[in-house]
Amino acid sequence: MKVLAFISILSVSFCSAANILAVVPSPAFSHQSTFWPIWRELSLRGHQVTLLTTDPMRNRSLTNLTEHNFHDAYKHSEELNSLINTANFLVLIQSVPNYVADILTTFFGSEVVQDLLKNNSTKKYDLVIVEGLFPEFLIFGDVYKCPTILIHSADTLPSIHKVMGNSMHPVVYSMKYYACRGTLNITFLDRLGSTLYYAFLYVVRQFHINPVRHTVFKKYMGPNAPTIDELTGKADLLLLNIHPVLHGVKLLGQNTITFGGGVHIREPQPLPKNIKSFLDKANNGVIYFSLGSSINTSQMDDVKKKTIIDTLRPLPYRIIWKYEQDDLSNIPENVMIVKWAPQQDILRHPNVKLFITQGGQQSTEEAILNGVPMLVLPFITDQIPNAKKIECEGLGKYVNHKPTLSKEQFKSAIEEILNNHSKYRERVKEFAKLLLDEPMPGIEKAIWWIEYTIRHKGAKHLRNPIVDIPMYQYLMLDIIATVFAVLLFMITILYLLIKTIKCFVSYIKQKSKSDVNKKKQ
Ligand SMILES: *[C@@H]1O[C@H](CO)[C@@H](O)[C@H](O)[C@H]1NC(C)=O
Ligand SMILES: *[C@@H]1O[C@H](CO)[C@@H](O)[C@H](O)[C@H]1NC(C)=O
Ligand SMILES: *[C@@H]1O[C@H](CO)[C@@H](O)[C@H](O)[C@H]1NC(C)=O
Ligand SMILES: *[C@@H]1O[C@H](CO)[C@@H](O)[C@H](O)[C@H]1NC(C)=O
Ligand SMILES: *[C@@H]1O[C@H](CO)[C@@H](O)[C@H](O)[C@H]1NC(C)=O
Ligand SMILES: *[C@@H]1O[C@H](CO)[C@@H](O)[C@H](O)[C@H]1NC(C)=O
Ligand SMILES: CC(=O)N[C@H]1CO[C@H](CO)[C@@H](O)[C@@H]1O
Repeated sequence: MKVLAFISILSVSFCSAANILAVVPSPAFSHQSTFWPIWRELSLRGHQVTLLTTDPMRNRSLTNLTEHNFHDAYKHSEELNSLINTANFLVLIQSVPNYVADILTTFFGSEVVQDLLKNNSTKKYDLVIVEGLFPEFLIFGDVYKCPTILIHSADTLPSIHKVMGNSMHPVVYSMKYYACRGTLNITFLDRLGSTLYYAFLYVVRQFHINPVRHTVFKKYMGPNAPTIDELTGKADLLLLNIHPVLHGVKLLGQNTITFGGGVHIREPQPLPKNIKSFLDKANNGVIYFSLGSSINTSQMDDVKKKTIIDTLRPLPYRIIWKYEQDDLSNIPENVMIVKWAPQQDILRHPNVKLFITQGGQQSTEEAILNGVPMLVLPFITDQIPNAKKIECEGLGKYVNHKPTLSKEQFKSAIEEILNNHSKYRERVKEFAKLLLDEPMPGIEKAIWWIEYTIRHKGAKHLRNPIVDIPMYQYLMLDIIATVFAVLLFMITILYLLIKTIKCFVSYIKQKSKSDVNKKKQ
């Protein structure tokens, strides 16, 4: 039996070694590290993987993986990062076009990319994989005449969902709320807000961001370079690191594959000695506090820092705080400051009772899979819907800290979770089971679909025909109009007919009356 099963797995999943080109331009650690297991696994399976990345793995034992380092691109995020903590959404949006243009220039201006663009007579690629935020690199699909896949470390942009043919309903798929336990309970104002937000994003993208990035693209690819939407429309598959239990159920076409649920989780590693002994000796438990890799807690303003220190000081728990600078004074005795934290291994420690987090996707998954409730202080993008989702599913609390962090709210959220700890932990564990109960682990699913695309030289047969249908046809406006017109016509005819018959009948009656009268006379 076992042998048979093995053979059938082999025959289904066999895929001869291919040359794969992968481009992940975002200078953001979490965007990059999410995909590491995928590049590793593909190369171990014998594929030759060429990766353009800002964070190479530098693992010499992966001999089939060639990494081109674009770490320089991080310098473009400095301005955006400095704004994240203070500026509002509108200010952030203003700096996005230049940010994207700078990253495109760094990549397209590099020798590696220029080489790859010209190398198509000597070199062959069987598949190109591109990070969803930069569809420009799908141009390699044209250059190497091979299938392409878009991949995203979280949910993708509405514009990409639209081009792939996925449902984009602004009420059901609000970017500010994920459905909670299968229901979406939002007010009229929420729905209006979500619809306006979609419209706003569309306008920003179409008139603010795309013209700038297309100018850069044309500079390198000539005046007839395809637009972003044209390139996106050529992608064979969209791979998303999301999971319906975590991000809400969505109506996705068959060319969109979700593989979320902790792909980036790695094998446990021993903790550094000082952290381990701090955790081991915490009899009352530990709070772990980190805002992830793209936000530094040291960036928060001094008032916020003081509120946090004052709140943490009297707590009977030990606290590990990831803080990147040396400028903190008056550090409470129960607090251990670390500049870098092996987060997954800390969260695995049984004494960790609470994770104070920005609510990024990777952090959220790590906490859930290790049974740790969360207190979320969200900053940007998906952190806010994640925070709301975590609260409504009973996995933790959401504390809004913009523009200021209320000490009372912060303190009572910590107490609420820690006083009812077993209840929260139980709920988190149930949730983890839902995330993990899948026909195959996310990483295997992603690899299976990548090799599927190689085996069949594309996946255009899964293309959702909905994208070819104009909006009026999709909404069936022409059909509804026709049916109404016919109905109206029939009703009018019927009305006229009845009226005529009535007239006729009354005429007859009148006539017979007058006839009778005439006879009487
Ligand atoms: C590299 O690929 C070859 C096949 O092309 C495979 O036999 C080998 O195991 C791979 N080696 C590593 C270290 O991934
Ligand atoms: C490098 O990759 C190999 C194969 O996956 C793995 O066993 C090893 O732990 C990795 N080394 C590091 C330093 O991550
Ligand atoms: C371009 O092709 C040549 C010859 O095959 C090869 O030596 C070089 O590494 C290639 N460049 C890139 C960026 O792949
Ligand atoms: C090489 O790429 C160019 C576009 O940059 C394309 O026009 C040409 O057909 C490609 N050649 C081959 C052999 O694929
Ligand atoms: C919907 O939300 C309102 C207020 O947020 C709450 O009172 C109500 O119980 C919720 N209904 C459901 C079905 O969850
Ligand atoms: C966070 O701090 C580290 C260490 O000081 C620094 O290298 C990094 O650039 C900072 N990141 C951000 C987003 O400011
Ligand atoms: C969610 C939950 O059960 N919260 C409870 C936590 O504990 C306090 C009292 O200790 C209750 O008032 C909350 O209802």
